[in-house]
Amino acid sequence: MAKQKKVPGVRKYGGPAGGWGALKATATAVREQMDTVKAPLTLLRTNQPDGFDCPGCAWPDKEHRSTFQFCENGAKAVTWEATTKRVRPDFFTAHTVSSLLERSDYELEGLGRLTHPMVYDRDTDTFRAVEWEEAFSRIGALLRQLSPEQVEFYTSGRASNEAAYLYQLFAREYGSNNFPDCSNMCHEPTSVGLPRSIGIGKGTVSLEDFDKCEMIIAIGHNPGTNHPRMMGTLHEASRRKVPIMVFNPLRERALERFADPQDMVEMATYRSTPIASSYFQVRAGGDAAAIKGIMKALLELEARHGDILDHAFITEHTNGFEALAVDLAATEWSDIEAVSGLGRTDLEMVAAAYARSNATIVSYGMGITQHNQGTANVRLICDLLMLRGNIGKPGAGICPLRGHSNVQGNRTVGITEKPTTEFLERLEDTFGFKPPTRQGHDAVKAMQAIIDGTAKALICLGGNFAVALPDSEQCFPAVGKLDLSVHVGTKLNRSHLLVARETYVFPCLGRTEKDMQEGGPQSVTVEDSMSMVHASAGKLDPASPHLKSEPAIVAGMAKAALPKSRVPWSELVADYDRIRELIDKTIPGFEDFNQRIRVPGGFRLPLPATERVWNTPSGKAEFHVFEGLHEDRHVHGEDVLRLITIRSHDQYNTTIYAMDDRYRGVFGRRDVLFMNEADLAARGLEHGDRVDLETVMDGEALRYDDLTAVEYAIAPGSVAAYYPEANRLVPLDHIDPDSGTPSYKSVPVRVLPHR
Ligand SMILES: Nc1nc2c(c(=O)[nH]1)N[C@H]1C(S)=C(S)[C@@H](COP(=O)(O)OP(=O)(O)OC[C@H]3O[C@@H](n4cnc5c(=O)[nH]c(N)nc54)[C@H](O)[C@@H]3O)O[C@H]1N2
Ligand SMILES: Nc1nc2c(c(=O)[nH]1)N[C@H]1C(S)=C(S)[C@@H](COP(=O)(O)OP(=O)(O)OC[C@H]3O[C@@H](n4cnc5c(=O)[nH]c(N)nc54)[C@H](O)[C@@H]3O)O[C@H]1N2
Ligand SMILES: [Mo]
Repeated sequence: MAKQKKVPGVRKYGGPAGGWGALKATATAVREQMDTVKAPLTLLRTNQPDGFDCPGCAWPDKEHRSTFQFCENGAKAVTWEATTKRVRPDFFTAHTVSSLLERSDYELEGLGRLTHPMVYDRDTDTFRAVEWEEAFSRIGALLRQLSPEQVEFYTSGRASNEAAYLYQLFAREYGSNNFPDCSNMCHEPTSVGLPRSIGIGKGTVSLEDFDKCEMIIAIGHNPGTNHPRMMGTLHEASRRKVPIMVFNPLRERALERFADPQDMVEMATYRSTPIASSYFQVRAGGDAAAIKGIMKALLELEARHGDILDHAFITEHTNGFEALAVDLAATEWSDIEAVSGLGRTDLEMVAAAYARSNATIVSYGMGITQHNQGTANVRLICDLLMLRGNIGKPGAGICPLRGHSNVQGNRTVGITEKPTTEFLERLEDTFGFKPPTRQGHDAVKAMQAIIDGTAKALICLGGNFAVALPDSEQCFPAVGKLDLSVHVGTKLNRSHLLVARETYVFPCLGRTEKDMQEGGPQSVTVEDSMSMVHASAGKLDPASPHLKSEPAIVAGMAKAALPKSRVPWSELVADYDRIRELIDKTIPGFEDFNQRIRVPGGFRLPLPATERVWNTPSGKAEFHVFEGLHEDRHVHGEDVLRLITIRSHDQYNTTIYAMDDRYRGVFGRRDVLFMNEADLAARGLEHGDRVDLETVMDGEALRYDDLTAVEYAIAPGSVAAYYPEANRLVPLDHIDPDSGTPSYKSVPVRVLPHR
């Protein structure tokens, strides 16, 4: 490669991920956000048996006892919430909403914790403080005027099980199944695909399985940034000489080399450990082709040598193998190579290693799910695992890396737009009201209803709904046409400012804070990525005396909206044990909830697939045939590239902690487009040139102008830009038809020189 020209804020990152750089970044996060005297104690209480659950990610801990102080991004999540910065009513009086909308997402959240319940005042274009009871009663009155289908109940996955359970109870007694949630933008293909294949919508592995596995295939996730505690697990596996095969269009530093800050020798000697034994830069959206290639090679090995497949497992436990074999035989290697961007010999090498391993785990994230064929991708991973009996065997299984720290728990306790009949019946038996049976809206459908004017009110239990969704240009003005929006949050964000006719912003307690109710201090529960449920109790004094807990806010709205409610809202809020008793009664797997949650480390929810019990209609695990290789009907023209939208190292979804992306070598800016050398050259572009992007799909004229092209080790044909800025390029209806999840990682785009 010729010597690159200098581009401001862009320089190569040479070292391993983790190491001293991670410690330094942790120290900076503490210094900028927290009271340095209280900080060490707060951080030490994260993920301890009597402390609070880290709001960072959903990766589990061994006995829930991590030496947390060295998880850089966990520390950022905690310090961001436990910040000493505040945004008070006098600030809102001094700044109009229009002027606040001019600020970046980074600046808005950076203002600090919300301290008072606020209501929007149209005459002055400002928010002003309001009394809780006054706000609740107004919201209740408005909700009583609307019909339940006109209201959307959004959940972001930080809410506790207790808050989420009350929330779904409120919406269902009110009469709605409209539960758009962050899961719809995230792991919905997992929730839809896994039940069809293996009878349950959750991962099957535990941490012990990682200790026993003989191979790991890691597809489409970036743990160095998003699941930092997984790095310890991968580091251990690598040192055990377990082959770790990575499929990712981008070279992600933490998947290449990692220095574990918990490893004293590594730290003292400035050494690091390679993570991936092989790194395959699959094209964006090329995973289905790659997985089919590995399976095809496996069947070819079977034909030559026999004894490669787990025939006993396939015969006893599965359906559909023959159809899969026929489809794989009919799939041409040349097509597999073209679509995946990987060579046949590479995929044969993976198949050979997979054939040698007695226990394999496949882990995956948004690189698999956020595609217009996300559900098919998930099911192909099951196919691959099932061919060698890798489900329900020690050291083996499927490992979806969940997003928000309790997104899986929210689902378990009833946040879903398509509830089962059994669940609704249990609600009716327990509470005596008739819950609605009609399927509700997911996230995209909710926004479509807001755009077409059929939805009139939006209630958000956390999150940044409009910013997280695609097509900002269409979504932002649409929420402004609502009659009512209510946001429960910890910090100010853009969705709060896209005001409706009436808008309320309610500040709530965060996970790090003490939750004192009539019955004394309360703890809540969460479920991690591996189906472990455990308690979480905040320790810090609340950011303001006016904050309420999420359960209290939900109950406040419910009481006001449902004067004849059958649910004893106030009693439930006084003592969360009573909420857990109701969960115990209505949700399978939570028997003796209150007793079991008091055992340190909590308990694991039932996972029948791990015992080879398949809750599918046929009673067997189902192979899935994904015909073809790519759902590409929207893409036209040879110059079309596939855009991936990704997270930087210094962000948590729409929350931008700082402007750097250390491991990718970007500092102080986010307006960059990562491009392959060949794709730059083909357009007559150079590293550092300014470019415009346009989406290339029928009827869409979405644009994002003036990004700086950065030459990067990314698969040819794929480009990457940061989320949420690039959401303006994602068409709202560009979704996986099975799950409704937006194709955030496969947007057909054209890159043009900046006009
Ligand atoms: N610090 C921090 N932690 C987080 C979050 C955060 O924003 N910050 N977000 C949380 C949430 S809600 C979630 S869902 C998770 C997200 O965690 P991840 O799943 O890691 O999410 P992303 O960073 O969006 O992208 C994952 C990776 O997929 C790769 N990729 C993109 N397209 C493809 C493809 O077509 N094929 C393959 N094989 N790979 C592809 C990208 O290069 C990237 O490395 O993390 C959670 N944890
Ligand atoms: N282009 C593109 N778009 C994406 C993605 C992508 O990869 N690319 N990823 C998608 C994914 S995986 C997800 S999960 C969604 C995320 O979508 P959301 O979950 O809606 O977004 P967040 O940015 O996590 O929400 C941040 C806000 O949550 C509030 N908050 C923080 N902590 C708490 C709390 O304890 N309680 C309450 N009530 N509020 C709190 C704060 O006010 C903060 O401003 O975005 C999706 N959008
Ligand atoms: Mo997510």
